[in-house]
Amino acid sequence: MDFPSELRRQAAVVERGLDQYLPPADTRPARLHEAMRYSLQAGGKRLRPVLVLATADLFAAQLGAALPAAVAIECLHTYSLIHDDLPCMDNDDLRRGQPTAHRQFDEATALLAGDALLTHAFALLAESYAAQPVLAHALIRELADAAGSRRLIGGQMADLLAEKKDATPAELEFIHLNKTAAMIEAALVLGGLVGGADAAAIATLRRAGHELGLAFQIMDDVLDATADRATLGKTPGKDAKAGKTTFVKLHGLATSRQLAQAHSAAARAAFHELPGDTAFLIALVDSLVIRSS
Ligand code: GRG
Repeated sequence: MDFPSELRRQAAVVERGLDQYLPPADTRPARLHEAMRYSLQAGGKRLRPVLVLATADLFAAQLGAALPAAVAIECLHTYSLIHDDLPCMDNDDLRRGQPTAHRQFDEATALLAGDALLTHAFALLAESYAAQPVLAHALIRELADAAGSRRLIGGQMADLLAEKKDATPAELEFIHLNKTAAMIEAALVLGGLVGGADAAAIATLRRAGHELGLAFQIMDDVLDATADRATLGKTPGKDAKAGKTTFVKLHGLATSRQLAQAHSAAARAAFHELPGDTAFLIALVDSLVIRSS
């Protein structure tokens, strides 16, 4: 398998899906729909939707069946980035190498574009899987749990609260498991659900997502401390400047890299337990570790 070209192929499928499943930019009110498309189509690695597609492939899902779920999770992820960048949160000017939504438009438009992307994610799942109500219910439940107050939003809240004090390793793990790993876990589970994975395989996908999520976040902290603005497409070193606790602050660069390796090895081991050809998913895990070394 040629990993870079397979990744490009899957990402291109996602780009077409985003265009296909989002309301056209001239939908009234055009400013809102332009802002939704602006943030969504600004780039991004498309990690979560590619994980949905690749996981569904493992279980031989019907061609195209996983695309609405892949688009839904990217809409949800993009909403979280737009809101995270707002002045009341991280107050950032740059995202995905472009001005953030509130800089390009204005704060109220950015807030509403985020709200609309969040809502659209669930509308898309409800509509696209309406002919399979049990599947539609499972997908909506999964994404709602991952994005809700106990996980993504809870992780973000804990992150904001931790700005005012030094987080303990346990608090940092709570933040990262929920702010980062929840959506990566959900991506794998959505793919498994579309592919008809059984309960044991779904549990394995959750474990893989947990490990991959932690590995991904540790590498994000390493990159934040070591990479430049052009490479990151966002402002580097912000967490350290804000006095936030990061893996790098708690453990140093070398140990953080080792921790990332250990979690990615655990993710790889979980993928090995799954049926089908897991070579692409395993290469994806490896590529995420390499991006920080
Ligand atoms: C506002 C509810 C709410 C949540 C915000 C996404 C998020 C939570 C905060 C952004 C800051 C951050 C470091 C989050 C951890 C997850 C993460 C590394 C997000 C960035 O994901 P990438 O690197 O981004 O996959 P692209 O742009 O490639 O999609």
